[in-house]
Amino acid sequence: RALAAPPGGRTVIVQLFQWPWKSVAAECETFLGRKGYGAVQVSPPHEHVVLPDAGDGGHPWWQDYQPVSYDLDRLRTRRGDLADFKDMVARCHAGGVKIYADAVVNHTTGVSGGQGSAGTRFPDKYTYPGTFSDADFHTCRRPIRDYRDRWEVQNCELENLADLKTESPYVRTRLGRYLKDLASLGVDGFRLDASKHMPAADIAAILRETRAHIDADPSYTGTRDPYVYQEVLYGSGEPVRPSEYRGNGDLKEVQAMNFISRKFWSAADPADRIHQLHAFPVGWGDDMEAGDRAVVMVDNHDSQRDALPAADGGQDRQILTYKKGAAYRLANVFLLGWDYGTPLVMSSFGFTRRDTSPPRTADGTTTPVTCDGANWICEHRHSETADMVGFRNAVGDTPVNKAADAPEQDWYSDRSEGGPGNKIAFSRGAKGYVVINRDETTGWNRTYRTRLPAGRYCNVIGGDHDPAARSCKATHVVTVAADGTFTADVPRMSALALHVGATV
Ligand code: LM2
Ligand code: CA
Repeated sequence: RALAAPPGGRTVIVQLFQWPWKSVAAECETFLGRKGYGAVQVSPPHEHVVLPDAGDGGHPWWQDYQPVSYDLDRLRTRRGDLADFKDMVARCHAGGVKIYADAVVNHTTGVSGGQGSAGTRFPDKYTYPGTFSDADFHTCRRPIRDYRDRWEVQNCELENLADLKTESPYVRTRLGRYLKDLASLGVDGFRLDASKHMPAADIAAILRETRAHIDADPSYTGTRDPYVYQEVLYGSGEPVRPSEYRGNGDLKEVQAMNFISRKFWSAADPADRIHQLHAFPVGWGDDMEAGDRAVVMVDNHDSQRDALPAADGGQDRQILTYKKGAAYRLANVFLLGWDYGTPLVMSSFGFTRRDTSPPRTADGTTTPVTCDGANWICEHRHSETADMVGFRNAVGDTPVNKAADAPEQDWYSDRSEGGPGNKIAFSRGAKGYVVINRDETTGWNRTYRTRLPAGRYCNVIGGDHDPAARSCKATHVVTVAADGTFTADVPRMSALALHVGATV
């Protein structure tokens, strides 16, 4: 592993998609630090193209995935400038929250010239004065058509975006300098966008250049070990495999994302019910990443758009999003309560079509976030997510017993009662206990058997648990007896979670 490092004791990342830097800073101070979030994945900090007329009403979110320059001294984006960015990093760090940057280094723009968000003018998509010129781009100057052709996937153009010649020494060192400059600002890690479209060896070389720039700078005070997670979308039968990239760092595990959504999607289909998740991910998928290198999510900014109907620019994909209400919230309880991977929680702006821009002013500047549940959804504040962050931090790496004959204290489902399999309960050893009732009609009223020490616990989901005051809503206090049992009625489409860090 070149530069990858695990994210530390606070294990949850939240993607504050398209949030202005000032809003991220405020969220770190008022919410994320207190709830125990480990890191924020921020939208790309580079000069991006500005497309007032593209998409659905102009300034689509995706203009930000088209870099024009990597010069951080003059950083200006629709989310703020260099001063805002520095201030954000400092304020998040003060609250114990790291910053991971979405780093777009496979390509530049897909437009025939224009102006970037920091004012850089470029005459065509292969010429960026001061940064890249024609010779720095691959010569297969057409979109990728055949994903079964490795060469094409890595040398032609993703969505028509000018493809950087990542095997060239100059391109590698320029991109390495960009990553080093981000780390100099205090950035703790990188989501490497479009990793599949760069050979693993090219990414390794860029990360080596990053390290060389770091080592050559005596005044450098940033991390020497930025956390790296790569976006290598698994495609069945495709030659470029996520496993090739393991040496560079961690991987977003998109097969896990698909499975979780599918199992939580409906209560009706016997082929897909949540009791099937017992051994997850053992025996699932095609060469899935091990938990210690997988970044897992319920949805992300791409898949949540793919879930839209075709008429709105989507693909009708079976991916749960905030639009699915309780089923989505329960899937997040599973994501955070289960013992697999590093969770990446999605936090969205409201959208109805694929191209909908984030809330903005007329000139395309993103407006400050208010968590109103409409313009900005703030899923990361839902109790099913926010309070499960503390659960995950408290249980650490204590596993779930995945044996087929696991005793009721470790794993239980309504299948044992002749039910359809929409209700599950599981232990994280003696550290935590989770009940998920995804049944749409009936509550789950029973005596649960856990491995928890006796005591008074807060059901942190909806319990308004305050660790400092050791307080909890009276209705959410649960008493675990000396034999590890407690009795509770978990209503339909809801969850319960107890952990040793939330006793009252
Ligand atoms: C990613 N991960 O690997 C991002 O998560 C994904 O959101 C990015 O695509 C993609 N890689 C490239 O960074 C988005 C968006 C595309 C959009 C691109 C570039 O999903 O639709 O492409 O950003 O802005 C757009 C147009 C497309 C056009 C292209 C170039 O939608 O029709 O291609 O710009 O002009 C003709
Ligand atoms: Ca490429």
